[in-house]
Amino acid sequence: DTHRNTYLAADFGGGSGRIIAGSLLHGKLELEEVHRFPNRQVKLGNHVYWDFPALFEDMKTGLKQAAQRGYDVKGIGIDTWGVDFGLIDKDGNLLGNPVCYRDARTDRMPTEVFKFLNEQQHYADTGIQVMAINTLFQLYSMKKSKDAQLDAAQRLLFMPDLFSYFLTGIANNEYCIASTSELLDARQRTWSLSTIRTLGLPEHLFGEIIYPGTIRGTLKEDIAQETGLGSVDVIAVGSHDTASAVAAVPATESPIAFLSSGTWSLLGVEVDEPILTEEARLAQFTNEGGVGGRIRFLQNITGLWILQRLMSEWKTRGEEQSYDTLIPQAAEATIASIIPVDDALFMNPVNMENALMDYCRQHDLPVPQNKAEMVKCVLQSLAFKYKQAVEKLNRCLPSSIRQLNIIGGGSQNKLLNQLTADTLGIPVYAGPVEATAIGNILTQAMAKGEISDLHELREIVRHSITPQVYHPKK
Ligand code: LFR
Repeated sequence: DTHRNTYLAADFGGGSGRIIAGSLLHGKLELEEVHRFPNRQVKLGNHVYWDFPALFEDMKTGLKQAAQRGYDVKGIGIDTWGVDFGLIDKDGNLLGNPVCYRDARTDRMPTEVFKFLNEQQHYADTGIQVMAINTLFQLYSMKKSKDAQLDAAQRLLFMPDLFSYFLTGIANNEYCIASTSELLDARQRTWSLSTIRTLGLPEHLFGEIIYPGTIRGTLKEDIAQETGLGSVDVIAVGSHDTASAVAAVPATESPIAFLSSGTWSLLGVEVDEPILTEEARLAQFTNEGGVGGRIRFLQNITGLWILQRLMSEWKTRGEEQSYDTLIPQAAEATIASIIPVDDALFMNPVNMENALMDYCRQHDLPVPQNKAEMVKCVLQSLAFKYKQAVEKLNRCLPSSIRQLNIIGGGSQNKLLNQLTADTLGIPVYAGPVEATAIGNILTQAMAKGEISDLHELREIVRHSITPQVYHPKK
């Protein structure tokens, strides 16, 4: 058996977490899912939280299983969804469970914050699309409500930083995830102290920024023993899931245009320097940090969330549907209605099906009569939103994008891929499904010198998977 370095990706999404093992063999990446576990939003009292202690335990279970399978583990990389964080006190303890970005505490916070910050100048500094979920607004809501945790906090750690901290004992902030906070200077790629000071946020919370491809720390003695992994490095990857996914786009065109499709749809291009123009701000585009010093110039769009919620409501009602039967039915269905997927109505309604029906009724749109029509309505509304986003994107670029690479779990949705190609009028390349894990693992291989740069990384992705092409039908 050839000796192979194995890297473990701990990938946390809104609905589930996974430990995936990956290794390179003759320039090809091989992946194995070691462990998968649910991630739940927990409503407790007045807030919605993530269950961090449970997630940490589940991660360790996966690490243990990887050790038991006998891999020669050379690194662990952690990626998660954006913007959320935990606060650490002077003794290194976690101050409360991280609050979920769908919590209502940030409602109206953008209005409050822009009493103190000039919106144009703020965009020119941070380059981030204003969304109430962003860390900046979460922190400001804590400040406004005189949250005791904020006073006691010594350090702010974004979710990947937090997992890494409890694995290694070392507290640092990875650049890509930190960029989702709306508190970084987009050009300098470090904290925007002027923003932090203007808002009166405690400066000591914001720590050393480290970049993908560097070592975060080494497993603590007790964790090394408990998992059986020994002293393994925890490696900084594009620790925002979207950053890892974009690193794994198997394309060569310039700029690379991507749609990272999952609970959210992140649509944009990869560029070398942030685009901080007034046009970009008004188009609601964001400049997030990428692997290899790149910038992800993208728009954050509500993605398959609406459909995921519908599916889970049907399951709860005992009317479980499988994507395999429902998507072909939806392909046959005709319904004219287009809903604004980004409307606050669909952010976290008590009941998604009612939210959808009510919206159609109240806006004199045909009301979907069955599940297939609901699904069709949601997917064509997404494709419509993508079209608007691409039009705005093209206006910010020297020339229009000519193809779109859809990556992530949502790239398995054949109907959405085809509707997207049809609506945009350009070819769509779908895959890899596992873009986030691939980007995570290959960035670790880069840190360990097995891969030289992002260019070679993408070459390996192209050797490892073949995207499916969808040509526009009309
Ligand atoms: C996708 C994602 C998006 C981010 C959203 C909320 O999983 O990371 O990029 O905007 O979750 O954090």
